Amino acid sequence: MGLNWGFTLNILVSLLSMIALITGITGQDGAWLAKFLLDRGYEVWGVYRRLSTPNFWRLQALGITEKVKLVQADITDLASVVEVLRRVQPDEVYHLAAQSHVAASFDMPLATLRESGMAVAVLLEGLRKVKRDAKFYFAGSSEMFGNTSFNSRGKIDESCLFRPASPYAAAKALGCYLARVYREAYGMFSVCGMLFNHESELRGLEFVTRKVSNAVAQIKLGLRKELRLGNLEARRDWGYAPEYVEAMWLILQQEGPDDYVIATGEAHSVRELAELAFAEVGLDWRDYVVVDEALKRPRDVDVLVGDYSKAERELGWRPRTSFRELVRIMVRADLDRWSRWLKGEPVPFDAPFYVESSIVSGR
Ligand code: NAP
Ligand code: F7E
Repeated sequence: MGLNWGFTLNILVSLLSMIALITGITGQDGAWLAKFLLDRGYEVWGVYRRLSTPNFWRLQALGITEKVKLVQADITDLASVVEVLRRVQPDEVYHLAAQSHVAASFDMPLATLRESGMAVAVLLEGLRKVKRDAKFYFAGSSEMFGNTSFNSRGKIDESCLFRPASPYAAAKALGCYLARVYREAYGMFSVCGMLFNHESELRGLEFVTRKVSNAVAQIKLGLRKELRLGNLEARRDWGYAPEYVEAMWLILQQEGPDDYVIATGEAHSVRELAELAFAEVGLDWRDYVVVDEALKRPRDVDVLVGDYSKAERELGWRPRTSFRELVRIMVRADLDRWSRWLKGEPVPFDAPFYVESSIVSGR
């Protein structure tokens, strides 16, 4: 019987390719990371949860829906997570799924602690039992540092203390500690990425950058009249998400497990964000932005700015997109989507189905 070379080649390729499992593949980072890993020849599996309305618009926007393998699980449900790990047998696990909205964590503290904190133990225990040699990345956050004391360069690095200022931050700190515990207790390759804010055209609409870029596009096209915001003075270190998922991968390619701060090293205020975004379409932000006290959090972190020296030294990673470029990318993407949508073209995006914050309560 002759050898089927095509078939043999397929088997060889699948034997050689690394298998990655991404929880939160339907979110901003999950989608960008899936694309990044597919481009490097990975076999990419993604965990999604059952929703009453499917949420695959980001994978569709990146044109990768047919290239990833999707498996259903809830990260708080050990049985479903173990089942997925048994089936996928991943080499690398990127645990990105979480209740990721800081303001919402004040409304739903217990659910946030369960999904953003305790669920890390679900993943780690599952891995310890099913695939202990897999590398594990946990999506920690700059929020864990809260109003911490800065280093001598006036920034936050890996040595700064955690001082969480929200249920979300407390949950992420728990997850980060758990990642370290499993590394030290069981010798697992388990790491905590301390990523500062990163945004993109795939960002969720409830986060301030996308809330602004979407509103600017709608106002420019005459689809709305104002934009309501909360704390304009908060300063954040905003980078471009596709570059941050690259850092996640680099962290798992190191010889040993370690934790890294990933940031741009620059902080800008929400006020500056609004000013730049409106200027991008030739408008003055002061004519449209209304400060709404209801959108202010019970407690907010004044300024978060990261020192990425260790990542630059050890991973060779550095940010490439400036704040101004980031704002431009996001505003142009929303302007383009709404313009196409008005012409009746099919566009994979979330905004037409969104309910404005003036209609729903919450921050
Ligand atoms: P995101 O867009 O909000 O995505 C969160 C993902 O988690 C979604 O895919 C969501 O699924 C999934 N998820 C939530 N609860 C789940 C559950 N119980 N079971 C299964 N899946 C669940 O967040 P992101 O911006 O991509 O961020 C990725 C991770 O990095 C998060 O852990 C976030 O907290 C952390 N982080 C983000 C930033 C940032 O600036 N973006 C900075 C630091 C850390 P649905 O689509 O079904 O809702
Ligand atoms: O708020 C202020 C708000 O919701 C940024 C998540 O990815 O990054 C993100 O959390 C700032 C805050 O992001 C509005 O008070 C003013 O000071 O865009 P945000 P976040 O809270 O920084 C961290 C690193 C994560 O880990 C999280 O997962 O903007 N702000 N007015 C507003 N924020 C929102 N959302 N809406 C407003 O109207």
